[in-house]
Amino acid sequence: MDRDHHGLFNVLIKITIMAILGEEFSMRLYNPGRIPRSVVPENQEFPMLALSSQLTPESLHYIRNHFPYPSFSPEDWHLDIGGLVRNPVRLHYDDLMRMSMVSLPVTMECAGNKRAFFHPKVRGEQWELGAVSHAVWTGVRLRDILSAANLLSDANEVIFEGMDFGQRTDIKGTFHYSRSLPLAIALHPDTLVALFMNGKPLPFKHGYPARLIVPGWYGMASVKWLRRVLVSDQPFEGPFQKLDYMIYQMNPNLGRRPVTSMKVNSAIVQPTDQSVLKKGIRQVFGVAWAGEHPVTQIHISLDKEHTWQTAVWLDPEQRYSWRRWVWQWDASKEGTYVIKAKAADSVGNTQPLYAEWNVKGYENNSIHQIQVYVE
Ligand SMILES: Nc1nc2c(c(=O)[nH]1)N[C@H]1C(S)=C(S)[C@@H](COP(=O)(O)O)O[C@H]1N2
Ligand SMILES: [Mo]
Repeated sequence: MDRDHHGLFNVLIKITIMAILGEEFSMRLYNPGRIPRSVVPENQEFPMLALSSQLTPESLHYIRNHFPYPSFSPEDWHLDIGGLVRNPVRLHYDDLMRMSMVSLPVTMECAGNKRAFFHPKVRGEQWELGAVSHAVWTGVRLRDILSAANLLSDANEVIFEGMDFGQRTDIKGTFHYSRSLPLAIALHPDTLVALFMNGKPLPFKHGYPARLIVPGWYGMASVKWLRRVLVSDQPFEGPFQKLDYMIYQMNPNLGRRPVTSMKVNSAIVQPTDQSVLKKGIRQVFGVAWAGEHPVTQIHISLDKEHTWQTAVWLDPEQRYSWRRWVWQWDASKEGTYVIKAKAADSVGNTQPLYAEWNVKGYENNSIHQIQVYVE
């Protein structure tokens, strides 16, 4: 699309969204805030109902923490790269700022998003629809930092340590929030040490001075408040690697697997569940996203998945980016309707009617459904 068309397209999108959301949702009159799930550590959802722009404003991006915020003096901060490297490196903020940077729009989703919708209920933060948001992250490619440190040939995992720490309920000890990545993901050109969010220095709550961004992976991989990078030849055994972010079946003999890339998923934003609508042409509005592949299809069913209608995208196809969609519904007959939305990515992964239940309640990408009444 050329520039002019793009501008026109944006205006059309704006008009469509304003029409869908109604005047009370225009930013002038509606002043949304995050939805709190816990205070210490702070956990808050993006208010999905306030979705208007594709980009999530910093003030609404979901927040997920395992521990109280770390305290440190930013002037003393530095990032150490050690372990199986020929040349251990210490980088100060200014060193990172001088390196070449890239910007990537990334939809980040917590692995526990939609946990509240599992049956039977699962312990943990009761995230509904909003532990997912979309921001532009700018930073240094992790592989540039690793190549400056010169990896030894037996390197096969990279461990990232955050500055926040605390205790757990299941095992004794004090732990930092630490996670590892397989070497191939660490060296992927899209894996960033981010210094900026939506064009401004990282907000403290999102990991200032520097955080990892692993596009396409659930949020647990994107370690905030980075202070150490350790290259290793051993599988990392930290509790946020080996105990959490594992899919455990009800039957422990069935084994376990780690949580990695995001599954294709979607949400119906408007109308909301149990709405009463007036007969006529109605807009169903929502958003869909995926992990390592772009989300390419969004379908709506009103008849228990017998037939599917295609919704219209409001945002272009782009890897790592969620896309708003709208479906025009001729709601001319009174009645009770169940509306379901199902997305698919470019390689044909799609959403199940019921995602696989698991002990820790991760990866719930069940088809989202709402019930509405037309009168
Ligand atoms: N240091 C640190 N990094 C962390 C976490 C944390 O608790 N501590 N939580 C992780 C999880 S589970 C998610 S979903 C994302 C959330 O990032 P956000 O708070 O910027 O939205 O951060 C990840 N990085
Ligand atoms: Mo998360």
